Amino acid sequence: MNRLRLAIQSKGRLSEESVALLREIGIDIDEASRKFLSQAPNFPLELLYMRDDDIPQVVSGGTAALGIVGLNEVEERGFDVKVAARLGFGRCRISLAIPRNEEYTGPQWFSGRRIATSYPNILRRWLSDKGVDARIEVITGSVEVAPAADIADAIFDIVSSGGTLVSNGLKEVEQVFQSEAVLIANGNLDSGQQEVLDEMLFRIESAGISRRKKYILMNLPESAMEEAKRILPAMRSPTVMPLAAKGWCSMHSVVEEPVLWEKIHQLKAIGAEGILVLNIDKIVP
Ligand code: PRT
Ligand code: ZN
Repeated sequence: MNRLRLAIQSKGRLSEESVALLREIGIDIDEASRKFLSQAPNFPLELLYMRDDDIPQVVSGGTAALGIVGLNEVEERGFDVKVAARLGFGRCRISLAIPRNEEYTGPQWFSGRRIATSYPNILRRWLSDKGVDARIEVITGSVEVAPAADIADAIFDIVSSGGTLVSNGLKEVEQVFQSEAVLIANGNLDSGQQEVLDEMLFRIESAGISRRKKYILMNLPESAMEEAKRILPAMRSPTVMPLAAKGWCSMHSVVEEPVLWEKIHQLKAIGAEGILVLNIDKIVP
């Protein structure tokens, strides 16, 4: 297989989780030798560490075949790249926020006002979509202090917990763009490169599926088995094994994390005992 170059953020909010994801899908990364370029010893991948701002451009130009970056950067920079997978970490949104004591009257509030941001392109599209004529002040870094410093009347910036807005006396009034880390790819991979990407995507999908699921096992009166199968539909069907105690069996299945507690209560209600819930390392459908 061809060796592919993957650009990831060298220092910042996405770097730890980018490396953790690669490890989770079985690609070894030697952190000690984290430098500009490093080779994965057990997978045809070469890591290129850089600032996140530059990743869409190097992937679009082909210097790196792949990259891991926030969808916000992809959208803002506008370089031609393919989003190959959403990765589920680095979740945030880009929102409009105004001083807390202002009354928000809808998008027209921004008419004739100044908005500070590092994301002028995404903001310009939203304003034109809403038919609002506002002035965009492009600043990089510490956008949240712009209203207090009278550089702007409002800001358009990344929000995750909302804590930064609150501590700067601002309130979020429009959530414009939802973002998370994504795996991006150059649009012209050759078939050997595509094969490596496909193998990564296959592994990412298996890891993602397993993260959302738990392995559950319990003892069950045989009389409750049919009902239990209705509560826990497994990938094919649950595994059922007889127990030494007469009239009892052991049932194993896989359950989606968001409904785990609801299922546990239903199972207890039909007589399940000794319920164990385990993490799953990988699921290959
Ligand atoms: O040095 P380099 O250029 O590589 O890094 P950077 O400083 O440009 O980016 P970095 O590491 O801060 O963020 C990288 C990516 O993480 C972003 O492009 C987003 O996709 C994603 N991300 C997720 C975030 C946040 N959450 C986030 N909360 N990026 C920035 N923030 C900042 C935000 O700018 C604001 O200042 O955190 C503050 C708001 O956080 P809350 O929790 O107070 O709302
Ligand atoms: Zn950056």
